[in-house]
Parts: sequence; structure tokens; C-alpha cells
Amino acid sequence: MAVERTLSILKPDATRRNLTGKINAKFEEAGLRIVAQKRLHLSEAQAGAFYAVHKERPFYKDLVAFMTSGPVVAQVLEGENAVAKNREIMGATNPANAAPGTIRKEFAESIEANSVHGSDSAENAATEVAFFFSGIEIVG
Ligand code: IDP
Repeated sequence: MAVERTLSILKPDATRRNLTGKINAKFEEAGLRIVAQKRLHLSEAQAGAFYAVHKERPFYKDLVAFMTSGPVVAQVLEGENAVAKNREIMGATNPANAAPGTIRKEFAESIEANSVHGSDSAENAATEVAFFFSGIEIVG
């Protein structure tokens, strides 16, 4: 297995409820290392650009409004098989379908306010990491 990097975002419902530390503990307990991290409040243009792939989906407008409703924490997670491992730790998009012990099962409020984003492929991870971080900000 290769060491990979993936982009994670702690969403506004998580920062609002002060869950940053609890969620980060899940990543670290699973062997993922937080090699970059910053807190920011996304503009509509930034959130819209990040989720451009969902532009035609019915929930796009609400998703952009939600992602700009409060601060987020953008992070780069590093570890063996990091992309798939993070998706496993996150759990299913809809918390109702998420497995016990996953972040979304424990913390998500709804299918929209589901606490975390994680890249879904190595290719998307590279693009998403570059969206938020320059090379000098990632310290492995
Ligand atoms: P993922 O975050 O598990 O990869 P995606 O299908 O890529 O799921 O959707 C991106 C985000 O859009 C979700 O995490 C969630 O916040 C939101 N979303 C997805 N499906 C719905 C929906 O049916 N209603 C409202 N929001 C949704």
C-alpha cells in the first residue's frame, strides 16, 4: 500500500458544535496524520468552485449556502491508503446509512450537514489539496 494524501474538510456544522478535536482524534486513531490544516470562512465563489462538479444537482445551491454558513477547517491527511481509509472513517454521505463508529454516524446532523468532506479518489485528492494548500504549507 502506498502512502497517500487526501483533502478533508470539517464542515460548518462541526465547527459550530466545537467538534474539531473529536473529529481529528478519529483520524489520528486510525493512523492518518494531519500534515496541513487551516480554518477559513469560504466565500460563495470559493464554495461554488469547490463543489462545481455538483453544479447540476438539485442540492447544489443549498450546499453552497451551508458551506458558507460558518467556518470550516481544511486539512490534508496523510497515511497508507489515505483516500479510501478516510472515506471509511467518514461513513456514508447520509448519516442514516453510515456504519457505527464512523464520523457521520456519530456527529452528522443530516445528509447535507454531514460534518466532513473527504476526497473520493486519488486524482480528485490531488486537485482538492491544491485548491486549498500550496506545497510549502504541507509538512509531512
Ligand atoms: P460525499 O461528501 O459523501 O462524497 P457527495 O455525493 O459528493 O457525497 O455530495 C457532496 C455533499 O453534498 C455531501 O457531503 C452533502 O453535504 C451534500 N449532499 C449530497 N447529497 C445530498 C442530498 O441529497 N441533499 C442535500 N445535500 C446533499
